[in-house]
Amino acid sequence: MSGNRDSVLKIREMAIRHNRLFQESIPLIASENIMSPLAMEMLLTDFGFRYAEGLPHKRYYQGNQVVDELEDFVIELAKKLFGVPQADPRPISGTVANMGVIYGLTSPGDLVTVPSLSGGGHISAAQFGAVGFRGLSTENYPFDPETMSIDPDGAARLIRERKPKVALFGQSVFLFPVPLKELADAFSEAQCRVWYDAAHVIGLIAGGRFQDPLHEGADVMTGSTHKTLPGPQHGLILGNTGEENWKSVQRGVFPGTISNHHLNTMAALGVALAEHMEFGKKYAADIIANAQALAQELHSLGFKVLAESRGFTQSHTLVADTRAQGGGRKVAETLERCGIILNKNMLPEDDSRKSQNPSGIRIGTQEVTRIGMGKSEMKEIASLIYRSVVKNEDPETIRKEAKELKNRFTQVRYCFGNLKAYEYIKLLQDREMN
Ligand code: DSN
Repeated sequence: MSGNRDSVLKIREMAIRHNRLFQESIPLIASENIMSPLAMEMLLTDFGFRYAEGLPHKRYYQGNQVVDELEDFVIELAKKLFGVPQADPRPISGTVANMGVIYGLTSPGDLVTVPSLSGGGHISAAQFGAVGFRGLSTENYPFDPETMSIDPDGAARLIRERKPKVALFGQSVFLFPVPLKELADAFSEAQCRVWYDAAHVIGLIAGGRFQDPLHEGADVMTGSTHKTLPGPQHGLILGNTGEENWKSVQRGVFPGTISNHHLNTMAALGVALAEHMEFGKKYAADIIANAQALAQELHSLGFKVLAESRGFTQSHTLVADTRAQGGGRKVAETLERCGIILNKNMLPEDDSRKSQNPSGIRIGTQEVTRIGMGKSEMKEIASLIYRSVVKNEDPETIRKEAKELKNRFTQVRYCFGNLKAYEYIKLLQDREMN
């Protein structure tokens, strides 16, 4: 018995240690964020223990009165925030949202045109990911490393020639908008459905600071909801398409790819959507300004930040070629020892054999912006990175400075409520376990 009790204590201790790790580090992973206190509360509610298969008012379980009301409400919030007629907040993650669309809009053997992995594409659009699981064939758009975007002429040619069932856009290294308007004629000639995976940039889109895919020709847009939209780990599908397509997508979600959806994270998503309606415009603008400032600082310090000719980035993300500093893996691991957390990343010229030791790093500014950092802090972060990986200063010294910098920014911003970032750790620390 006591061994099991010790296991529980051990897990609590790991949670406290993990919280402290992030409390004391500079978080720069482009796909993460922290939630607002009011959204976080929803994770602890009874919503998290219930089933509600199907659509509101057409369920298979009793006890769903309030769940139906909640889901209707979250759907309306999503439709309003994105100015679109269709929303489905049931997917439990971004990849599950993608699987719902794949299941709804394609049949095995169909062709889907997709961004390449080396061009920043997501694994769910790869043969070894969700599209392969559906038995689809894929072809990649040509990618231009100079502009860090798909080549619009090459993509138009591909779509015209191969006439895919669905043309998918959107990446995990997403620096610039996709040329959807330029591709409109090709889409209409091929009569394909257009699907935009906005996981990384969905908060920027909602804040009016990136392109607006569903008003530029996309039929459906998917996303995870915990990156630039700072909500729970969850998924969302939005649509501006015919009733038939939309019904297929909804069937793709349930019963296609999920049984129950997660009601507590859906409630947290609702809070995040409402908060983004209030604060999202400013938040999105501040995220991008910080990304551009950090890119410029790193460039000034001699780092090879990609897409210089286009101003480095128009999103939350920047990418640097770190071969001169020993490569992406070495740089990311060194920075981790210094209290700066980001990820190694493949660059367009890397082949897949280099995925564990790629040439670059990826940086996102959405989380540091969320806690109130601005341009002068981007300068401080760039200097810490430079001193760590170019000057090879003692990691302990840098780690101490990174912690001091982080300690000056303790408030979660761009949300209602008033709680310090990481304060929820006290719930664990303060509770005695009998
Ligand atoms: N793998 C995530 C990212 O870091 O971009 C997206 O799912």
